Amino acid sequence: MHIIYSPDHHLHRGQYEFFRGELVPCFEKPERADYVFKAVSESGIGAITAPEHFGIEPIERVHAPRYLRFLERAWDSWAALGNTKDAIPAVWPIRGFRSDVEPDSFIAQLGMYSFDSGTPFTSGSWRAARLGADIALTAQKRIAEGARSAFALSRPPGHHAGADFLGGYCFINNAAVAAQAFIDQGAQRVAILDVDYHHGNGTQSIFYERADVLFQSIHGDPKTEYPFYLGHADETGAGAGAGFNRNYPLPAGSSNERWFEALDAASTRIASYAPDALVVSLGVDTYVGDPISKFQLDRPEYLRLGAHIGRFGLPTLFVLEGGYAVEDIGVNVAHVLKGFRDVAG
Ligand code: OKP
Ligand code: ZN
Repeated sequence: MHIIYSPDHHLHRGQYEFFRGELVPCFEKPERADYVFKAVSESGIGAITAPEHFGIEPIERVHAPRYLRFLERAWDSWAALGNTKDAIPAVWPIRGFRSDVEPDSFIAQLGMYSFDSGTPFTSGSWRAARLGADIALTAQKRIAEGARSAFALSRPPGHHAGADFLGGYCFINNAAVAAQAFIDQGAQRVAILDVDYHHGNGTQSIFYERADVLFQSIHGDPKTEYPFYLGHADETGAGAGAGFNRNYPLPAGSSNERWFEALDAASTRIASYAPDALVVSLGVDTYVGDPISKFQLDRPEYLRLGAHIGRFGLPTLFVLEGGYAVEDIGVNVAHVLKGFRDVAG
């Protein structure tokens, strides 16, 4: 398996996020990817190489150019106001406000392009997010060249980022960028399987009206779990995309068995869709020890998950998303990849 990685994910290091009324150290921290790097290095699952650079065009295939320009300039705009700490939005144009007039105020722009206050933007966030997309695109290229599988080992994660918004620790939707690259290179159908604890609202919204990308997500029920406002079972796609979106919301506290039942249902749909490639949004915050999530998956379940994905028999691109039990993330991710490799070779 090709593993793509750069230590420059350290460029994105948020200091604090709001949690239950106070500022706490960010859960999404550089040590996460460091532990994954360590575990996959030690596991011998595959060679680890640096990303190539692809420019902005493949990212503009899924993100609005004006949103990307905003991100590119965001730190400088924020710093020009005399700020040195992380930029965190505090005002949003919800129902009844206008979002067709771009404000001049950076604070107002930040609110327009975000949906939560938990995603600090730092001096290195843009460069790290760009690098994450390059990592996903490099992994995608390896598969396009004939590799059976690849792992994009990057942070920050991406699946909450939509065409023109950030949130949920995400800025650029790496899985969506990679899926779109497969399509742009001639794939007829790409399936995305999102196994992160949180609904992949950004990925869903990007492909909601399209039949060439099937999106499926298994996640904590949005009635009680973040991101709250999307991810229900009745969201099945719209227009040409009707029938090509499936959500499997499960109650907080769900067991291994319940989770794997949802995976079986998603697997049946993947088989009937017969995609040319599979992109896995690989979050391991389903782990019983995760500090911000509430499923009960145990260590051995990650081997089982990897083997299950391996049995699809598809070219498979794994993209790292969440997982916050820092010291356990590496082992759990390595278990998924090892379980996959033991089946798929
Ligand atoms: C990102 B990914 C704490 C509340 C939750 C957002 C969680 C984002 C998860 N302030 N904050 O899907 O793992
Ligand atoms: Zn998550």
